[in-house]
Amino acid sequence: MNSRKRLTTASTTALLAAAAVIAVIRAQAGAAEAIPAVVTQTVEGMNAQIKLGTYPAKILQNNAFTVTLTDHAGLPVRDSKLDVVLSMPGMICGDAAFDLKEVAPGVYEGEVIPLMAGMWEAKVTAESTDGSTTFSRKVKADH
Ligand SMILES: [Cu+2]
Repeated sequence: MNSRKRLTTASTTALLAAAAVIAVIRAQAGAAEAIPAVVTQTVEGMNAQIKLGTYPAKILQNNAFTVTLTDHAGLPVRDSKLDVVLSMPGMICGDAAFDLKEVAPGVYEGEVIPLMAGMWEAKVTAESTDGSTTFSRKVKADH
């Protein structure tokens, strides 16, 4: 009776330990999947803050998409031509391309309409007289 009780306690402890390990693995997987609404990236000295107004973005709806460009000194990058292409890697669901308009010095705005739920890849190309720079971020879309 006594040894049986000890055995039960031991297996309960093992179960709890296993559950704790699974909880940690789940938390890590969740963190890897969680792409924030705002992503900041620096490419060739140019800094882009890429922000979704609604996040996760809503499918078949207009979602505000804002890019703030600054140079290596932190000053706004003005008069750039910004194009965005949204695609879903590994799928043939079609690309969505759109332009952004400069609404304030270095702040470019547009709207994106994801066609289906899932993880999209947004490529932002900034063109100026100096050449072009491409940034990219993941965009999660939901119903
Ligand atoms: Cu797709």
